[in-house]
Formats: sequence, C-alpha cells, structure tokens
Amino acid sequence: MTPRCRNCAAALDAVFCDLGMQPIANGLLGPGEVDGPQTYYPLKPLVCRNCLLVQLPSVVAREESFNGSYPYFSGQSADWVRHCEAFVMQALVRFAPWHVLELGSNDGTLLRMFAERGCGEVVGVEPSGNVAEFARTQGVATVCDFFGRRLVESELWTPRWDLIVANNVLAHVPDLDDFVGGMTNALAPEGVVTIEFPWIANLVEQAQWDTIYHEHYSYFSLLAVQRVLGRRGLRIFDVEQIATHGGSLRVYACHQGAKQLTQAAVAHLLRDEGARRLHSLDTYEDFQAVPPAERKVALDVLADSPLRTAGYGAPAKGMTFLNYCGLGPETIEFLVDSTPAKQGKFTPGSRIPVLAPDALTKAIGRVLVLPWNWAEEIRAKIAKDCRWKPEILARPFA
Ligand code: JHZ
Repeated sequence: MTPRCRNCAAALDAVFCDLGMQPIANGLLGPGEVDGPQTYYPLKPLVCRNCLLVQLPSVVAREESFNGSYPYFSGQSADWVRHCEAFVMQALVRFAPWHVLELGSNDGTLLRMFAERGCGEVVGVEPSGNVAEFARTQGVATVCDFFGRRLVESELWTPRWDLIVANNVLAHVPDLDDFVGGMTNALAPEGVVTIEFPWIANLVEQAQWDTIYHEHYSYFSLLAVQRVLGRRGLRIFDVEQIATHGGSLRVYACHQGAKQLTQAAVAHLLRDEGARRLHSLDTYEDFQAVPPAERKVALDVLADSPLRTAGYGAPAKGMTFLNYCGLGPETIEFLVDSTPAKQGKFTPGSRIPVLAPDALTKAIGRVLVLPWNWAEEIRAKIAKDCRWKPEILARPFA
C-alpha cells in the first residue's frame, strides 16, 4: 500500500534517501541480549510532492522507541543546559508566562528552570517512563503519556497554557493532526507555542544524514512546519535560527486570530529557504546520492588504521552512522558516554560496548566523536581527561 503524507495525506512515492535496514537507534542491548536476535526496519525517508514534508513512514510504533528504558537524558550536555537557561530567560522577559506546559519534557532540565523562577503552574508531558520518573525526582510535575487531543481531554486541560514548549519533539510525532490539534486545544487565547527542530537546510547542505532514525518521523523546513501548523489552527509569528543539534529553527506560534504581529523574520527566512532551493522537490530527491558518498569517505578514514580507535558518545545519530557504514567493534573498540542508562550496554546492530568516560584512560590512539553537534564540549573534555592525547575525529570527514 502506498504510504500517505502525515501532513496533507497525498500519496508518498518520492525518495529522500535510503539508509537500508536498521534497528531502533536508542534500543541499546543489555549484556544478556547482545548475542540474541534484533529487529531491523527500513530506514528510508520519503518526501511529499505536494507539501514537501520529508518523512519516514510509520513502520516503527512510537511505543517501541519511547518506553520505560529510553536512554536519552538531555541534561547530560552542559551546552544544552546553557541553551535551556538562555531560552527560559528570554521567554520570561518576552511573554511572562504563568502556566507553562512542556511536551516531550524528558528529564525536566528545562522545566525546572521555569519552576525555580516562580512560574505558577509548570507541567511536563513525557512518554518514556524512566525519564519521566527521573524528572519527578527533580521536583518537576510530569504526566507520563503521549501528548495529543485525548490527553488534553483526560487531564481536563482548559485552554489556559500561556506557553507551550515543544523543543525537539515535533519530529518524534507520527500523528501530527492529533499532536498539533492538542496544542491548539490547550493553548490560552493569547498563548504562545515555541517549537525547536533541526532545520532541514543543514541536513541537506551539511550531509547530516545520521540524524535520520526511526524516532524522527519528520524533517522540517520552515515552509513545511508552517503548513503543518497552519492546517491545524496555528500561525507562526516569529522564527530564529539557533545553533543546537547541528543548526535548528525555533518558531513561535499562536492561534490564527491572536494579537501577535507576524514578524518580518518569517517572510525573510522563507525567502532564504527558497533561495537555497528548499522549496523544490529536486533538492530532496537529489539528496539520495549523499549518504553513499560520505560513507565511502568515512570508511577510507576509519577502516584499516593501525591506531586503536574508541568513540566518544553513544547518541542516536551515532547508531545510524555506525550501522549504515557497517562499523563494529573490530574498528571501534568501545564507546564512552556519560549517561548511566547507556553504560554497560551494547550499541544496537553494531554491538559495540558502551562504557563510562573514564575508560578513555586506556592507550587509545584515536577518538571518533559521534555527537559532532557537541564536538567542542567533548574535545575540551578529552584534552583535559585523556593523558594519551589521542587524535580526535568528528564528521564531516572530507
Ligand atoms: P545528542 C537527541 O539525539 C535525542 P542524539 C533526540 N532523539 C533528538 O531528537 C535529538 O537529540 C535532537 C553523550 N555525551 O545530544 C550524551 C557525553 O557522554 O547528540 C548523549 O548520549 N559527554 C530526542 O541522541 C550523547 O553524547 C558529553 O560531554 O543524537 C549526545 O547525544 C556530551 C556533550 C554528550 O543526541
């Protein structure tokens, strides 16, 4: 059956790229599972000819990724924590919200800052049980569920939320209608929604194909996100470019008829996207050639080296990279990651052990930084903690 666009329901048949069959990126294996079977799913995003939304058909149910053992805790990066602090200060000054709701609130890193600065009602929604539980231990009120219209009804949320924060969550939503419809229903008449997402301009222009994995159902341009929100009652009134996750956009939206004036930045960025040919189907179809070309370069750099190599970080994007390149423990002996939930596990598919960062005291000649988006922070840590002074690599390799 031909899949349908999750924004506009047009038939989907144009390919963005094909990363083969891959396991779920955050499905790290325990020691008892490492020799057992693993399920692989096609990782082949398509692009809608009608609305240009790049998307993965929903072959993996959201419950398979977001469950009681989700290993990503956003507070592990000091740069991310600083990013949240800056955002919270800016949002407080600009919108002075009293009721703040965060969707995909993860470990509560961001919400705790709103609560500490005196907002009246601060609530998170996080479907992964272990992460939601951690957030509660940090004093952040967290509803453990998937957000959507049903949740808004069952929680009896009147349209009272002054600020709804959806940072790095819209991409994780298979049913955009239900999710955005829920935001529209919960938002106060003059409330503001902020949404951050990796900007597809960078994915296309900087070959960030490793950010494609089953958790990410959609990959947005400003035009695509404007169409998604617009069909469901929300108007984008401002946009900013931000540096996180390889270059993202933060959009500000309100009800269609709300008083917020639409800022010139919106038209300006749409024009910029047009000039980058992001409003043309060809740009997306041409991307198919990029991952095989980068894989070739990566293998030339990484394989057959006399240097013992380890990896820094076990991010989801690293799993796509390793599995697409076919790299395993014969090339990368181990990874280190500061997240306790990842340590002692093995990477899905590539089956490389994940250890605590102090394992890098071993005589390692080379370190591959898999979360290239935090390369500066990690380079500084390696320089400080690792007395062997290894060679440090991060993509792009060319
Ligand atoms: P990081 C995340 O993707 C998660 P991932 C998610 N899927 C999403 O949508 C995108 O972001 C946008 C470790 N680390 O942030 C922590 C250290 O060990 O690139 C993490 O495991 N030491 C929701 O998973 C990983 O690296 C450090 O000093 O690709 C970073 O993962 C630092 C800085 C990180 O996200």
